[in-house]
Amino acid sequence: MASEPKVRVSLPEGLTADALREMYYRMVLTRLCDERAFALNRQGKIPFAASCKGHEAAQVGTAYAIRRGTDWVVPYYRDTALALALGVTPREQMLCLFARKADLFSAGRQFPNHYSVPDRHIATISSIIAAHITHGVGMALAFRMRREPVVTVVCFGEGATSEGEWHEALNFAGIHKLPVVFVCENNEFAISVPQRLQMAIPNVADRAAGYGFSGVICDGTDPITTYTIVREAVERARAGGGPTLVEAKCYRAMSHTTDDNQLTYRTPEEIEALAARDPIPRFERWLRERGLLGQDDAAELRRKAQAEVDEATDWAEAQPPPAEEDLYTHVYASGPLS
Ligand SMILES: Cc1ncc(C[n+]2csc(CCOP(=O)(O)OP(=O)(O)O)c2C)c(N)n1
Repeated sequence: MASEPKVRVSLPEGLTADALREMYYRMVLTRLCDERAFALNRQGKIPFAASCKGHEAAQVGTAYAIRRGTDWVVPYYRDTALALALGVTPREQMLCLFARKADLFSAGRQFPNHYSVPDRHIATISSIIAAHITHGVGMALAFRMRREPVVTVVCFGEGATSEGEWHEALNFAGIHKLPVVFVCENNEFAISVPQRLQMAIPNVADRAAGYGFSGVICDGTDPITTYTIVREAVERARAGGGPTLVEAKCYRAMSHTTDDNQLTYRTPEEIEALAARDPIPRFERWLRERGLLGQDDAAELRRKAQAEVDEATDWAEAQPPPAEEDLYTHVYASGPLS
């Protein structure tokens, strides 16, 4: 840090000044990883990427709301900031983007961002939308049966809430008052389908009432609001109060993935206007106003994050691809025909 800022305010419960700066750093690091991923795809170096630009605050707020090393998260493919905030490194992220042999999540088998990091309590997911919601609820049931004070946080987009599996999972969790928190990152689109063509209600949170627990709406472009609301829900679940559905309202700045072109269903003006909701400058202002970030700190943190992403990219690109004999690694437990 170039200058030691003077803290002038009381901090949100459970967060130190260092943790708040670390949250900011993770948001910037994710943004730079995302930008690099899209550039690598356009250079023909990686096959596919999904960006979480516009979701960083919702995801980092959620990551800091859980008890690390105790609680589990079941993320979805857009949760890069969540994963990086929970300890996935830029090197690990780049290994999966380049589909290298050393890719921690699937040895280069899966789509990128299909995390699997048991030592950081991040469960793997399938590409089938909403399939992981039932898995997360099953995990919560297991923790309950083992009498372990563990909460499971399951994340998804608003489009996932149209799937039957989503409703089955929430219904079961409500009946059994399971220790699970559902975080809907509502970015207003499911690929090209806007929310108004996906459901006849304005708020996903309203669906929770049908399952007998609360739904809470929060500003998902504000990491502190998201943190506060998810933390409250997590601790209520741990204390036996059952599930909560948190709807973090955010936005998707980029196309659905590198395979999509949002200009076929959004105007350039609509896309440009999203910049006003960018969570990063907003959180930077919040930290500055409270004396938590000094004059030159933001630029210095950005330089540090850029160096980390550059190093991770070069390193991962130089790693070997999966070998032929690895064809079935992580596919079958003991060979396809045994
Ligand atoms: C069961 C199923 N149907 C369709 C798809 C194709 N698909 C992939 S992502 C996606 C949109 C999901 O939107 P949402 O849940 O809102 O998440 P977002 O991508 O907007 O973050 C769809 C329809 C799929 N993977 N699985």
